[in-house]
Amino acid sequence: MAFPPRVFGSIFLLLVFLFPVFVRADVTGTVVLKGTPNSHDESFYARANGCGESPIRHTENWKVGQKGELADVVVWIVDPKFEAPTAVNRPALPVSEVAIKQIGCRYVPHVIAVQAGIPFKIINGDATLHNIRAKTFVGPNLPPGDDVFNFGQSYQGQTDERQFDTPGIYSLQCDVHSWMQAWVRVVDNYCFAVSDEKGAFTIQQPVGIADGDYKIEAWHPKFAATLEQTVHVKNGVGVTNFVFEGPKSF
Ligand SMILES: [Cu+2]
Repeated sequence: MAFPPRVFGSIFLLLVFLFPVFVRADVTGTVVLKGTPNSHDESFYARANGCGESPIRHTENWKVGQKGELADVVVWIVDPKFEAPTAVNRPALPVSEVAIKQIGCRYVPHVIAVQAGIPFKIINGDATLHNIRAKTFVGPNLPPGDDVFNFGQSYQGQTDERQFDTPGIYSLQCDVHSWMQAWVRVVDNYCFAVSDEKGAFTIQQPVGIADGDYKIEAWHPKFAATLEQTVHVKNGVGVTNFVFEGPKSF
């Protein structure tokens, strides 16, 4: 049985309506560590109420997989150019909210990236008092920079929002629990990602990025130098991999 063309047209329009065209265009890659870094993580004893049952704490400087997969690396595109939003490249993915949580008297995640001027959440997941002191990071083996903010969170579930207006590197620390430290890399755009435990990163682009070659940078808190290379982006897709080499760390 043959359908008249008009019916075909209606079915086509219905399908387009039901299954809108989502363009999922990401810049992806992996980060690995080669060689042996200068420092290593340590475990130590620090009993504190409200910090979980175990009094054994760990520094969290390195998350390295068996093949050198390096987590906690912030990767971002420098000066991205965007096509004018169209029906096709209109935001297809919600921009994920950035949050940092205090759990068991550690910051989770240990490293975040945020856009300058955009608020992110700071959550107390513990039934104990923390304060969050944010300082600028001037460089390794140098005294910390100025305080940007410092406030207390006294109860479990307390949630506050803060923002950094200037791109750069900031550390968060708690004066109640001296081992608590986290890193915030502030970028002047939203084309950034943080590598996971497999060393993988995905820069999600809610709006289409224009074709071209872009400078892309990678930063790990234990390396003074930022890695810089070029990624070729075509139809919103690009792949690039980074290698951090020890012992040029601290
Ligand atoms: Cu604390």
